[in-house]
Amino acid sequence: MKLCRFTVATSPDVRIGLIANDQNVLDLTESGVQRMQELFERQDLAGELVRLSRAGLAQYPLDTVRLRTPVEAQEVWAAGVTYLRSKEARMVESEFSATAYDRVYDAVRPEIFFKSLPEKVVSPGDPVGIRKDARWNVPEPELALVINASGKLVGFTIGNDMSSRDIEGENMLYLPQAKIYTGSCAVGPWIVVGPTEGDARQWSIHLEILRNGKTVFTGETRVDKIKRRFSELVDYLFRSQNFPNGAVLLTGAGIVPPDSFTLEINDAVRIHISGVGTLENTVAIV
Ligand code: DO4
Ligand code: MG
Repeated sequence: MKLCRFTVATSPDVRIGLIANDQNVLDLTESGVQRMQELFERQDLAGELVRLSRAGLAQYPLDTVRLRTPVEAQEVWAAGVTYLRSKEARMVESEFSATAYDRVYDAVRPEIFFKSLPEKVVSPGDPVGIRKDARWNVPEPELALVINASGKLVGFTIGNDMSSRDIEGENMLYLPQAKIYTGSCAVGPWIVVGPTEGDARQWSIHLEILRNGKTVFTGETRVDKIKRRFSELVDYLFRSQNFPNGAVLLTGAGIVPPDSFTLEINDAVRIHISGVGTLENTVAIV
């Protein structure tokens, strides 16, 4: 089951949708659902979605609506150095901070950092940013966990943790500047409800970057290469912290383009996760 936020051509109002057969969007707003969070807090979310899917609601063909990010009011956080590839790449990029990355990969406590306010999250099809004061910019294609206010994992989506590797590599105290700026976080295209962690660990993640319509980078990894259990990451995120609107947690990047690669204006970044779908954005300078 896929839940989305969308607009139609005749109105700027964002509506909540349930995607049926990958073709039509059932308009849940019509049945009184104002926020996805109302659904995420329910005990029997899957049962409620089945009930709504049979309620005879108005529907729109998926290719006629504009999908907005499914991040509604949640803060977006991100886990780091959860894949061996991420640890190795960061140790190379930064002599200064190499030991920190090495240590955190094996430490009991994971690296978890704040990534974005909900209102700053970039929607599918809208531009992600590269900083004008950075030389070396990459997308980070990550599986994102959708967690309700009680800390329960309720769904999955796709996140792009855009990063400036030269700023991050210069000094790890610059991490917030390397990772949090206008357009640095895209999430979408929808939230998949139903699969378990075990199901998600079978999925693959694919990144393609296109320049002038031609592929300039592709890479692939698997979710089961994430070193830590999702429950462990969620447990640390929710320690000594409340999330009344729930949270979205990016689970780390396992695909890193070669060190010679940097994003350019107008590149297209296409992230595909086999159990979720595709998140695509173009690149703008901010
Ligand atoms: O500490 C640097 C950030 C790590 C990260 O974002 C990742 O591994 O995905
Ligand atoms: Mg990341």
